[in-house]
Amino acid sequence: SDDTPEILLIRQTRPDVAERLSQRFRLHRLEEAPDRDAFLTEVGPRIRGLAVGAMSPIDAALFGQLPNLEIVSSFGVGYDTIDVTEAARRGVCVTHTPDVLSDEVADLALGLLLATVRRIPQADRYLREGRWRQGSFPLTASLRARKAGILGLGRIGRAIATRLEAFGVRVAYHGRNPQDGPYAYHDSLIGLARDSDILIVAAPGGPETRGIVDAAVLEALGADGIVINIARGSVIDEAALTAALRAGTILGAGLDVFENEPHVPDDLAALDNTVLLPHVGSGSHYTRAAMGRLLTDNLFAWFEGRGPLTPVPETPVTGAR
Ligand code: 8YV
Repeated sequence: SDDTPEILLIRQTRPDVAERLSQRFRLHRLEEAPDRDAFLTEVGPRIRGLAVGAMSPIDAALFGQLPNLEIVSSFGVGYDTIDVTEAARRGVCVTHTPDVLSDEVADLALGLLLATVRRIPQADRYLREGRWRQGSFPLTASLRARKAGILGLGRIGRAIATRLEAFGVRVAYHGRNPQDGPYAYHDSLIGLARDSDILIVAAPGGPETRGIVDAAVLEALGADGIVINIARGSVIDEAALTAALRAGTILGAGLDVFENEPHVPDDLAALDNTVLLPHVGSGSHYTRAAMGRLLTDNLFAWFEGRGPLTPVPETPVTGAR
């Protein structure tokens, strides 16, 4: 019917998401428009909701082309590519997919930590290259007697902390505010790094955290130091990290995220003391399906007048107009 809300899909390619949304909404796909500006001029004013894939820039210019937009439902927990200040100014609600991916990303963080410390990918390569018959794989560093510092004790950071406890690793953390719970709080990142030999980055991206893991923090972590990043590449000064890995200022790094994805600097990939993953933290069938359901549930709830289910804190939540 004529009052069926029109939804624009931007880099949202999951068939189950489109299938569910198409039962209640009229869908458009930005990537299918031969001329993006012509399309937005014609259809933009009718669009009331966006369904976006994570890491898609949703900026002030795009908001300007969607004057009747009410809600942006984003796939993923991080929303640093969405201009939420502009969304709030325009009264547009932004939702994301927290919680449903925390355990998956925390599992991956522990896998990446073990892979980095015990050099699991390097050992696998050693075997496949037929080198075992020539001698045992060299002994590695250990997770035993290590102290972990978590940067950002949010939903994912806490899920990582409980896993580390089960592995017998002491946990401390740094973030904007101290929190209730058993872990020691450091009011500075450098203080946390000094007191740790594992630094796990689980803080949101965006301007507030850009490059805060810098040369001084890596130096404070020390020569046994291991850096794990499952959050956003922007939180670490990648050039400083590469230099520290090369110089032996720290021991190794396990990275699932990078400053300029999907581009990974050759000098980082050339290092033997890194384990590098193509941003797969939430990337299981199970968890991506749960994220897709939550993305669609937010749009259903909104257009049924029930308000958003999982809004970001920065934007208004008053419900469908
Ligand atoms: C993305 C992520 O959703 O949730 C996040 O913030 O970075 C991932 O889970 C993933 O890259 C899918 O696009």
